Amino acid sequence: MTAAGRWAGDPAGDPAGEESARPPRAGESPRGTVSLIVPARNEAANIGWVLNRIPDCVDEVILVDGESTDATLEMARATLPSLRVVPQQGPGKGSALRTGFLAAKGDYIVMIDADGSMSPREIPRYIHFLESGFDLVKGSRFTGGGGSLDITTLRRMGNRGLLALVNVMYQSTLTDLCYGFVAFNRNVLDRLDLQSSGFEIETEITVRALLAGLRVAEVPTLELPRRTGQSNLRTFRDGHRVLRTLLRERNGRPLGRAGEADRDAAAAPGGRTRTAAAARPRPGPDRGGRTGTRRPAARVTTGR
Ligand SMILES: Nc1nc2c(ncn2[C@@H]2O[C@H](COP(=O)(O)OP(=O)(O)OP(=O)(O)O)[C@@H](O)[C@H]2O)c(=O)[nH]1
Ligand SMILES: [Mg+2]
Repeated sequence: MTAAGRWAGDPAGDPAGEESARPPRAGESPRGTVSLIVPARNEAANIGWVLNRIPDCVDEVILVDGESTDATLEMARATLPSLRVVPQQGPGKGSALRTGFLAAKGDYIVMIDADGSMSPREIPRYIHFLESGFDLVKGSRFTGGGGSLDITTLRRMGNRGLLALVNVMYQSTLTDLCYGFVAFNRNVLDRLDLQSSGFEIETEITVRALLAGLRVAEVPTLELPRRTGQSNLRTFRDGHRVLRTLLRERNGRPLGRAGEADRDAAAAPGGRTRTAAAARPRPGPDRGGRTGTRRPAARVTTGR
């Protein structure tokens, strides 16, 4: 991880802010600080693998513990002494992530699973696109360069059906939905106004980003098999929760501050048009097409 001094608002490599219009080149430190949130419930056998692979661009790692009854915390602290551990507030992965998001201090927040199915070594790719002007970057297993060595036929079909629904509902062109390797700019957290407690939080993040007209990119990711241990996901129960989340969003979610802002924008003359225009990535040398040899392309989508 990079030096703690980066918290002081003195972005490495650009103290005078002279190069602020340029996204960092491969291998350079990001200008923003990065918090990595790892929800973990009984992942003692896997957490060491994950924490041993944290790239230098990450400034803090927060493990949100779901009342693990195995040696998850001991293994995690032994592997990464600088780790922050916070207990989750409420049940489920969604509650754990929301707890972690509130505890995060970084400019960028990345969420990753603790079971070894996602490689932290992909994180710089996500940060690159955040630094290039996107608000939210989500991993996709089903775009060019991505893949899954784990997904079952049933889960693939469920993901595909729910994804199709999202793409129709929001006129988006996403290629993956139920996947939890996501990074976003911390300043969009209020606008996402997350409320989910279970696995459906991944869908809630995506849908609310689209509704808010955020600049969303997909980057290819490789899903590995969980290294060992038991899945916490129940395909039918959690698929049903995802579907309920989609329908709730469609029918008008309970309004929080962000919801009111979204509704106001939609009600204003040309509101959605204005939102869609705002959703375009900021100008820059790298706007999501192929970004150079061996760097995977990002797909760009926006809300209506
Ligand atoms: N803190 C916390 N973490 C959780 C909870 N439920 C799941 N997790 C973590 O969330 C991540 C994803 O859960 P998994 O059980 O791997 O779900 P999955 O990836 O859909 O299932 P597999 O493909 O079988 O791995 C893992 O790091 C879990 O340890 C929870 O209630 N609290
Ligand atoms: Mg998993």
